[in-house]
Amino acid sequence: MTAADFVVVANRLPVDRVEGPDGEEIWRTSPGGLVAALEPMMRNVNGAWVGWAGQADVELEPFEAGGIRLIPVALSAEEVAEYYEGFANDTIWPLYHDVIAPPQYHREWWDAYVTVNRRFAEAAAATAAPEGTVWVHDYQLQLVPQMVRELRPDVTIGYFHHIPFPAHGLYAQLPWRDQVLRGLLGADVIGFQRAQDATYFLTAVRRRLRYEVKGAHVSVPDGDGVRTAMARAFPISIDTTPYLELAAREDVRARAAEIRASLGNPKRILLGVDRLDYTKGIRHRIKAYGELLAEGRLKVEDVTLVQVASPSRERVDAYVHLRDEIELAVSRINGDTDTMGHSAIRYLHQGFPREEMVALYLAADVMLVTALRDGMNLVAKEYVATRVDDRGVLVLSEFTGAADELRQAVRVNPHDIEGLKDAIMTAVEMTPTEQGRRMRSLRRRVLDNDVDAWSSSFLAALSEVRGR
Ligand code: GDG
Repeated sequence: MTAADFVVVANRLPVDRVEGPDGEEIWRTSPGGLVAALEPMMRNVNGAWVGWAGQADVELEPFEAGGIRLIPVALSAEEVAEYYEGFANDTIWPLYHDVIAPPQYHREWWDAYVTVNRRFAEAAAATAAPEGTVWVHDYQLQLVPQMVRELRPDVTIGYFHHIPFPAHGLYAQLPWRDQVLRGLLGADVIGFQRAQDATYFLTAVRRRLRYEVKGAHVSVPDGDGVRTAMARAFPISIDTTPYLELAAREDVRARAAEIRASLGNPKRILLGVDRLDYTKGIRHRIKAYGELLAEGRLKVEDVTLVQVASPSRERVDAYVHLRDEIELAVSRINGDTDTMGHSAIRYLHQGFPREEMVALYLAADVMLVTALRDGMNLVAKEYVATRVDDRGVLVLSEFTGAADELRQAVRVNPHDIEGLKDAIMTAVEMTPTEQGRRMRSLRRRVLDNDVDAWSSSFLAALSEVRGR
């Protein structure tokens, strides 16, 4: 097998196993933002992607899909339970999202995390060409940078963290806090979504490891010497092209009109699109909306909230409970307020094709992003990119990475239910002129800072640090 000059390492390979036209199983490239961001570069530079194919207990040889060379890492069912559902999604995820749900600390989960991270690192080290580049992604693989460095000191290593990094007072809970910091510091560049995340990380490095930190640079002991690692923000974005194309398509626009009509052409459609996750503030949003209806500030004949909650992590307990809570709240509000012809909330626990998502964005007068904590929140950027008509209002939580950039959104603290209710009313009542003024500014920001700009700036920083 030929070595690759550019190796992406992520928990998942960018493919799904689906049924082909003749009933046979085939691999289909999954439409995630990360693939879109990296695909052109991977093709040009002799790239490879190391990751898990999504099925437990399946050993696969390297293969190609959609023009990308894929290197599968196998996981046993027990490893999926302990490394992925356990340590990644029930320890790190809640801890790094400010303990919105209680993190579970189990030593056997940590052991599985170390074992699986080593397997990913070994696959990356075996794939990278001499002096090549390895770009590691996200919280499932925080130990991989240092493990790759030990195996392959010749390669340049980048790491990008897609979720928040917590303040030191919270981070300090992690029983393996020093090991994780050392794992991340194996990278030459450690990228975060917000400046705040990078600051928290650097504080943890100074306080826990006592390494010297100057601005964004950390002096990391390396053998007998010292090397420099850099940690700073590289806010991720979306590939705007498909959103602009879909938003301009006649059939998609007709579908948006059809959605409005099928909801009874209410005066205002409000929309939420989230993975069904406790970080997304879906309960807070529904509570605020329910109170506005109960108080008569909104009337069920005039408004509908469409809530897409795509299924997520259904084997983790916290997610099972969350789903029950949300579905109870939705059915109570609908039961109390619906008429024969109008429903307060149209709740969809389903995933949809991207065409349908864009039609929904175009149909929605108000987009509600009320996350309690969110690394970035790409839904906010997708909504803005799609509004080629300069209409619509984005209500955006201060606790998302997107809030640093999208200053012309209606900003909210989702914990403040009265404030959230007022923000929803501001959005519902906003004049078309004011909508246009804000949306033009939001769109400029997203269109000028798309995902290409993100990956280029990360890779430029990587060559700069390596060249020092
Ligand atoms: C993590 C961080 C950070 C959702 N439902 C459907 C669907 N989606 C798509 C959205 C969007 C993506 O999934 C979700 O991205 P978000 O950024 O909103 O949130 P996370 O999944 O939590 O992502 C986050 C991100 O990583 C990137 O770094 O921004 O903070 O938590 O693209 O459109 N897409 C389709 N059907 C659905 O039903 N097609």
